[in-house]
Amino acid sequence: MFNSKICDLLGIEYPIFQGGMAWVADAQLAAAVSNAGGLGIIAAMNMDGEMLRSEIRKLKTLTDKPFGVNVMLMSPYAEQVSDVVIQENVPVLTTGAGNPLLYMKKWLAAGIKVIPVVASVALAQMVAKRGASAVIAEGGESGGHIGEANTLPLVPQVVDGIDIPVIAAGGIADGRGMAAAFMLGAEGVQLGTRFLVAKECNIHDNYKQKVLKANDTGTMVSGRRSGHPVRALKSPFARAYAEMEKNPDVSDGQLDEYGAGALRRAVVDGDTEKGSFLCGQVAGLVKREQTCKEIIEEIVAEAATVIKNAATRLK
Ligand code: TUI
Repeated sequence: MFNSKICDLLGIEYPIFQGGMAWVADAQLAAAVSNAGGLGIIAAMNMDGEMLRSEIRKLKTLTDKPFGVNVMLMSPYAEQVSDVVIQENVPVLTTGAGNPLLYMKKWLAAGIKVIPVVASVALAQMVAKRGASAVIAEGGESGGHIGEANTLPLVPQVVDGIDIPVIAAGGIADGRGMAAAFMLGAEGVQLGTRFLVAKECNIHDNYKQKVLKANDTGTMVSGRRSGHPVRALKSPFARAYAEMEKNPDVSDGQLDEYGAGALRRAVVDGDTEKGSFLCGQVAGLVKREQTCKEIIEEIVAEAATVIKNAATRLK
């Protein structure tokens, strides 16, 4: 249906990745996305090597389609995870929140396709030179940890800066966003927030309801003081954290302590007071819980219509 180098490269039907969302993206979600023709991705972020191994094995019982694992480079388990993905024959890796060069040699030697998330042209060029198969250019509209640039300017600059395929991420939740990404020169898209409310997504129902209720101004960024800005839904926790950040009497240690475990409290406990509900700016576009298959088929059909109709802009 779409001409995309990323589909040819990975053997997937649609150029749609599911973001490797920490605490969220488990075997069940990733398998559902892969079975629907996209690229499902398990987030290794909160898992040690053995937890990840069992999650990968579980995924393999649920799908025989290509899938990926996201290695969050700031994770205390990144080193062990970097070996488990080789031992378990993971076909595709994405990386986030850092520079993956430390591990790239051994991953490439194992025949793994490496697709780092980048937030700048400089990192895109560095990983392209070292053998990345593609990059995911992620703008600051995304949920979770973000860089400085936003998607609309970032994607075409990354496209111009490298000669491997670029996947656009951040601010994309529907077929219009996917079509726009193609117009910027992307070969595919990665979506997180839309998959948060997938039926196969195992997060607490309080989290899903907060995403479904959020509007266009429903998110905020905190964490700039620590150098790790994070976008999340406005909530008592997010507002309190932002206030503490502004207060010079609050130490970095106190901030860390206050933030520790907040994502788990949102995802697992549904704690609306003390949880951190990571979410992109597109929350206002996400209106209902659907299966991954419904989500992907709806986005693909809408993108195709938008692209076909785009020619009517020309007189
Ligand atoms: O990694 C993400 N999103 C995430 S990770 C996460 S867990 C976390 N929680 C609290 C604080 C920090 C992490 C939640 N959401 N997306 C990919 C991403 N990578 N976004 C931005 C970047 C990035 C930023 C700077 C990648 C590389 C980079 O520069 C590295 C370098 O050394 O040049």
